[in-house]
Amino acid sequence: MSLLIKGGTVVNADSSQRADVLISDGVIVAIREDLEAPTGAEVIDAGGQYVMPGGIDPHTHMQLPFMGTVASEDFYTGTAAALAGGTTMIIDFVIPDPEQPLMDAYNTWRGWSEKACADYSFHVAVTWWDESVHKDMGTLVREEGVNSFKHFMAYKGAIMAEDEVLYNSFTRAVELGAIVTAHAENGELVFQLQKKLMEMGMTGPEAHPLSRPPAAEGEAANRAIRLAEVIGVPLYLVHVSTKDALDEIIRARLEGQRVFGEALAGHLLVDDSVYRHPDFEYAAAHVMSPPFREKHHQEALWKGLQSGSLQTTATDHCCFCADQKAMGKDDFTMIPNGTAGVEDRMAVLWTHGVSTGKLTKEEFVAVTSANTANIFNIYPRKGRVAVGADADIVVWDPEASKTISAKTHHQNVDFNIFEGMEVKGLPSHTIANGKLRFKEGELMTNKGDGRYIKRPAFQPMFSALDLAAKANVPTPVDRS
Ligand code: URQ
Ligand code: ZN
Ligand code: ZN
Repeated sequence: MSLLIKGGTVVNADSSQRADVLISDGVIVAIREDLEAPTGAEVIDAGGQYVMPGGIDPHTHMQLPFMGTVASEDFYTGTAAALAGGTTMIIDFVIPDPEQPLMDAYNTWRGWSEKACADYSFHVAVTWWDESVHKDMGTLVREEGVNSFKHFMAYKGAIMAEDEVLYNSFTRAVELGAIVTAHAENGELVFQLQKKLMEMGMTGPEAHPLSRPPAAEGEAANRAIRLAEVIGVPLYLVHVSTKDALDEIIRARLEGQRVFGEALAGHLLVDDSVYRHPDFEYAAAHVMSPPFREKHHQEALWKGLQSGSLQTTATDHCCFCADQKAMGKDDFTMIPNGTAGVEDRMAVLWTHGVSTGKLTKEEFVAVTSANTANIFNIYPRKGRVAVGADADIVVWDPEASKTISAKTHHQNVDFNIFEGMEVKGLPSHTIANGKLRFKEGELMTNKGDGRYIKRPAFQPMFSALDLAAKANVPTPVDRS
């Protein structure tokens, strides 16, 4: 089965060129001008369009059991919506309950994800510790191709990892050649502020951001960074939402520490005024953690992407419908945390990033695909239009436009945080594993077409860490 993409401009994170792209059996086999279509090949006219690596969303939670309910998007509908937006791979999360064996949780999530229609992988959360966790982390890295472990520093009483768990897990991860990721909010501080606000009678969604001030994120980001520094493990901070956390990342990176940061499309474009909306349903639909912030934090995050201090963009796609959000009608701490975005990330980033001159089209590829592939060690199989790479490609029409709405999106949720936003720049075709899956507004997906993608340990940066560790070993001073 061959597919030829003709007349487009290939855009990678480091360069662009006018070239045709020939695909055969799921792999890119030729990239050059004036390629001829083999007999029987399907031909896509990409004239005036960009041919880019399919987006990789490093942060989704399809059908996540959370806060007494289950996210409304499952692995099939969620990966279909991703394809409709030009994203061809997701990295989701296995989140064991405390005391639940990691391998049990991993096998449960692998079962759920079999229906995916685009490629997927998993970060595995370490939510507790004993010798079995130490052992299961080894199995996950060596046999299952997991090379990243997640830590929730928030959600006290549920999945929050205290410092002892962080220390043990970070130490085990670096031994295995895996990187650690963290949801950085001080869970104790959030818990106490939630209690105080409820006691003061502030029970509505307007209290949500008040219970999670920027300082709660800045402190936890610094704590995770400092632990990672001493233990010597590369650290990836998910959904960086504040200048407070970004400043900690910049300080560490200037010292040469391997720290990476992720920005959510939502945090780049939605501000905290949404929580003061008089309608409960509207305000509650925006409850996610960390919360949407004041505008100056958004400006800092954009500068973080432009300067390379933040490397990736994601969505934290974790959907709850109005009836689920209503669980917190009288107590904002009971509103299931999460919002959607997997379908809209690339269009909103193009419209507000590339079209405004904040990002070049090459930087767009870097922050929507290539950098994630690099950090999680699947580059250039993923994240690059290159001969030999997986044929995960989005044909991007910079002139196409639409108005985002829950009425028309493919996401299985009744709200869209970008409702009413005009976007210009959309996928005309999305190709996943060499097959055309989205064409001019139509999805052509099948349950099970997605593949589980193993991610090798010991990403190249680990060799630098070894050398650095050797160089820093304190040598006994000869005082004879
Ligand atoms: O914290 C997360 O990343 C998960 C539980 C999704 N919910 C959210 O509010 N971000
Ligand atoms: Zn989180
Ligand atoms: Zn998340």
